Amino acid sequence: QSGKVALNFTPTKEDYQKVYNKIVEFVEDAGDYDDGSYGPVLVRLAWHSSGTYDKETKTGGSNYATMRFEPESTHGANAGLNVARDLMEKVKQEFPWISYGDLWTLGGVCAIQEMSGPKIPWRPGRIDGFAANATPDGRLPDATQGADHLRNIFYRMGFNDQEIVALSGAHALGRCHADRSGFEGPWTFSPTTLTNDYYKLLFDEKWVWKKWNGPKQLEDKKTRSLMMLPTDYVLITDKSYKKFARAYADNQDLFFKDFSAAVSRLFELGVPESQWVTSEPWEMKTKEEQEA
Ligand code: DDH
Repeated sequence: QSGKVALNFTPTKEDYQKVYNKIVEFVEDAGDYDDGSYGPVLVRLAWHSSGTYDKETKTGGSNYATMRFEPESTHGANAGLNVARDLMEKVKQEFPWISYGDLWTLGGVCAIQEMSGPKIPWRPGRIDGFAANATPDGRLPDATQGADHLRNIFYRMGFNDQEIVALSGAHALGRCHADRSGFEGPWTFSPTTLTNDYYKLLFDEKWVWKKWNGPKQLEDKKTRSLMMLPTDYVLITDKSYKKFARAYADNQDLFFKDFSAAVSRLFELGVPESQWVTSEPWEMKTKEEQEA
């Protein structure tokens, strides 16, 4: 009963839907936090827990949820993600049978879907690992760098140029925090709704270097309230990336389709095939669909 994990309990899709629904409650109950939603920081947690994958050594990825441990929890790239981990811990208290890797990636799926994004096919099967399973610092992208760095980082995970551009569209959501990354500000005017505005703004606004004491970032000349990281801006200066960025700026449905496929695969990185409880990933229902 209380606080104990029943070992003979095999959770069904409905049980995971209950976890999803609990995450929705916490995401929405954000008060004055940022733009009134924990959604974006949950997406970032799911991504950073998955994006450490290296296809050559088959290390890293979402399987073991090693960001629970030091030193990975204190890696510079993960600054501020304690907010998301603490929130997910509250969900874990109510559903102790779920693994952290499944919980964190389901949190990302839930946040994207509830912020008007596409369905992200997802399945459970990740297991809790140990600090020894953690990967060294430096596997996540460095925002101050350029097109080659992005390729090195994302090719290592097994993604191509099109997928790099599609995944980067997540920056339609959330914002940078000076006390976390050093950068400051949101990418779009609607940081809690997933749209293709990130690509549209990249093309439509004039981007100039921000004059400040912080790290090099761009701001839109017109309102000076939006930002782009150097790594965001290369999506329209690199010829190969630009082609895909243009296509996503022109067609939100295409962006949603490619984003869904790439994120679904991102969240599965590092999980051995034998661990999945189902061969076909599931589509979890949104809150709205369940109320209909
Ligand atoms: Fe990101 N990201 N990201 N990002 N990211 C930041 C915030 C958010 C880079 C750097 C930063 C992806 C790719 C890249 C989200 C999702 C995704 C911040 C600011 C930096 C810096 C952190 C802070 O100060 O709070 C770089 C560099 C890359 C890259 O080179 C491609 C991807 C692939 C995703 C994804 O989800 C698929 C989200 C969401 C946020 C907003 C978090 C928040 O709290 O708000």
